[in-house]
Amino acid sequence: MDVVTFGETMVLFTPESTGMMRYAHTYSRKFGGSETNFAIGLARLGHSVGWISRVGNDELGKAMLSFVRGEGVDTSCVRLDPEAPTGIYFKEIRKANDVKVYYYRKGSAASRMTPTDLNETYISKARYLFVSGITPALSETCCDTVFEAIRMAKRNGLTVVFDPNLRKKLWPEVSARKTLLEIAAQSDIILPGVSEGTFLFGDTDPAKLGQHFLELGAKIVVLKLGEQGAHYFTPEENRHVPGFRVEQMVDPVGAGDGFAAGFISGLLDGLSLQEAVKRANAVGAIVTMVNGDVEGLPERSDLKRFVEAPDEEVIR
Ligand code: KDG
Repeated sequence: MDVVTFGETMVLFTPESTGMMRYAHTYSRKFGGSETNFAIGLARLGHSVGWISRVGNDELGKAMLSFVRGEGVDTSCVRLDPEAPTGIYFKEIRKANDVKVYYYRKGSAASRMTPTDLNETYISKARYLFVSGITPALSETCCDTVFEAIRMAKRNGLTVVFDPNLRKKLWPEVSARKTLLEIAAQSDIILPGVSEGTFLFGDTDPAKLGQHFLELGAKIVVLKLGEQGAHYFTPEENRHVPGFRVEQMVDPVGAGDGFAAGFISGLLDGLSLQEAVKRANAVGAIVTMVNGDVEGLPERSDLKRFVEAPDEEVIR
């Protein structure tokens, strides 16, 4: 297996209309969760990926599991929890590219994950472990699970990839800062956004932020700069890789996960860092053109078309 990840995926209700959520009456049911967005992104690009989690032993949990499995992600380590529901979240689309989220996930099945949900033999078969900063915010046991997964990954020679994915709605800022820095200090590859870097270090200058993350011990830091692309840093070099122009941005949620999938896909294919970041930029950009956290994730042919002619609409 190329990659293993774990975390919460939720049922996502996304409104058919724009404007304040209180006036939205009709919703589409979708699914979203940082780690499965990432995993599905990799699967669409042809990589093998496993997802560890808990979902409620309820109709929505079963629908979600079928969905993720149907997208080609290995779900053999996902447990059905009979005692807690599957988490839900709603989107509010004020206007295109202005999206708020409302969580109904407290006490969800996934928030009850503990280190016993991790299967070391399963994890040891992967090359990369991907963790996001959302999971430690879900509960104390989820936080312990993140650190245990990292210990298992290190014992078995996996590369640890960390996306801080700061979600201020989920935890107090002081705990978020402390825990995210602790995880970053144990990660080999870190994929932060500038605002996350600023939250963690108080600096706004991308060059300084890259340096701060490297000083924690990371081997590769890729700082996401939105439409401007990304800037990667290693102890030896650093370089800005321009982004892709998107004609019409529809829904930015999931772009960071697509970015991570594109980047790790590039590394798995043996691309140079510059080319891997270019692929990350492309996947992130493509995701924003489609409503939904995973619906826009490209297959290889979509990616190729977009990179060759980024101004054309690639997904119809
Ligand atoms: O990165 C996108 C995620 O934020 C979204 O899919 C939902 O996992 C989610 C979360 O916790 O916000």
